[in-house]
Order: sequence, then structure tokens, then C-alpha cells
Amino acid sequence: MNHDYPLTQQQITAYQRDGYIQLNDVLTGDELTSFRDAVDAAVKQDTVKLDPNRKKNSYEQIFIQCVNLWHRYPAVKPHVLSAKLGGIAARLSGLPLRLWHDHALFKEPHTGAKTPWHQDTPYWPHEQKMHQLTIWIALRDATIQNGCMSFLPGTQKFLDIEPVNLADPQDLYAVAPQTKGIKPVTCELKAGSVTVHNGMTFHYAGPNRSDGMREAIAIIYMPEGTTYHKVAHPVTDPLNLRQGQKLDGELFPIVG
Ligand SMILES: O=C(O)CCC(=O)C(=O)O
Repeated sequence: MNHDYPLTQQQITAYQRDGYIQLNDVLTGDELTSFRDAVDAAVKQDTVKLDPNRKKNSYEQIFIQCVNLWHRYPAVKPHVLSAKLGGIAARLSGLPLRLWHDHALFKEPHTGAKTPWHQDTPYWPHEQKMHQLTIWIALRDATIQNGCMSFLPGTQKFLDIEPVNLADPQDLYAVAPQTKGIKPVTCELKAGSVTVHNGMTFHYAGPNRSDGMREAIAIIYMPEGTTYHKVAHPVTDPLNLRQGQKLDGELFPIVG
């Protein structure tokens, strides 16, 4: 396990208690700029054919989302498979992990809508739901103005809530009345800093009201041994998996 980034026992305990944590200056210098340049080039290439004046559906209004860049862009791959990032995720969760997938999440200037409050794991085709986690990396500064992330501490324990439809979100308190009274924590990040959240922790990002793109990439990890639950998902649909099959092999490498 890679211990490049120092984590204290207090931080690990805070992550496990709150279901999220902010870690500053995880990527700096060349490590940050080469990751950002690689992701920028990949997103540009992935979206080159999109008409900028197209009518966007409600989901597309939230962000440009490009999934599993590491499969298609050799310059992105070493960053997504980074032992430093995988090591952070493994130490916070206390478990051996595999990569689930990456996705670049670029909120467009002025038009990028809010990302509604939601949990992630209910969307995923996994039989086990409790210990997935995401490292959300600010490739440029993420601020309240351009749509940084907010979290509802402790909500990773709310396990049986219906998935929120991001394109047509219900009121948070209607879907999850248990969250009433929990104060959101908003995490502004300098480029290269990250938040890490458990896939069950409720989170939100505001709209982008700035003149620049909000550039982030999220890398998602799942415990080694996670098995397939047959529901539609773009990452697993092409793979023809059996219910209960272990998600492993080269598409889901061990990373921490
Ligand atoms: O980047 C965003 O706006 C939301 C990200 C998110 O929901 C996630 O990484 O799970």
C-alpha cells in the first residue's frame, strides 16, 4: 500500500464517522498539471462532435460527464490508477479496493446546473452497498461560485432510501426525512485538493455561476470481492455479467 500522502488516525476516524473528508494538496506541481492536461485533452476529444448549441436534457444540463477515460486515454490511465490515490482510499475505508470507474465531471460556465442531493451507491450494479468511496479531485479551484461539493455528515448510515432521479429530483426531505436537521458542510477546494465520500453519503454541488469551467474528475473504488447485481449501468451493460459474479479482472484492477 502506498503511503505517499500522510493521513492521521484522526482523519481516518473522521471519515468513518462522517462519511466524507476533505484532504488538501493531494496533487501538486507536475502531478496536478499533467493529470489536468490529460483529462482536459480527453474530455475535449470525447466531446468534439457535440454541437455546443444542442438542446440539453436535464441530466446534460448538470455537467459534461465522460466515463472511464482511463480505458481510452493512455495519458489519463496512470493518474486514475495512481497508488497514491488508491492508498488514500484504502486507508480511509480500511479495506482492499478495486477501481469501479472514473468519470470527468465538468460543469459548464453559467449553464451548469446544480447536482441535486443524492447518494451514489443505489445507482450502481453492486450487491454490497456500504463501503464504496469516491475521491473527487478538483482539477481547478472548486468554489461556492462554480459548484464545489457539499455533504450531509453521517448520512452514509441511511441505507434504504430510493435512488434520487438526478434529472428530475424529488425534494430531499420527501425522499429522506431522516436528513432533516443535519447541517450540510460545503468544501471549497484549491486545485489538487480532494474530497473523499462514502457512496452512501448524501452530497450536492451548486450550479456553476462563474465564467470558467468547473473541472473535476471523480475516481470511484469498491471493496475487493464486490459482486454484480443485475441492473442497467453503462459500465457493466456491455460485459454480459452473471448475477453474483465478482467484479474483478483488468477492467476493475486492484488499486489500494
Ligand atoms: O461533481 C458533481 O457535481 C457531483 C459529483 C458526484 O455526485 C459524485 O462524485 O458522486
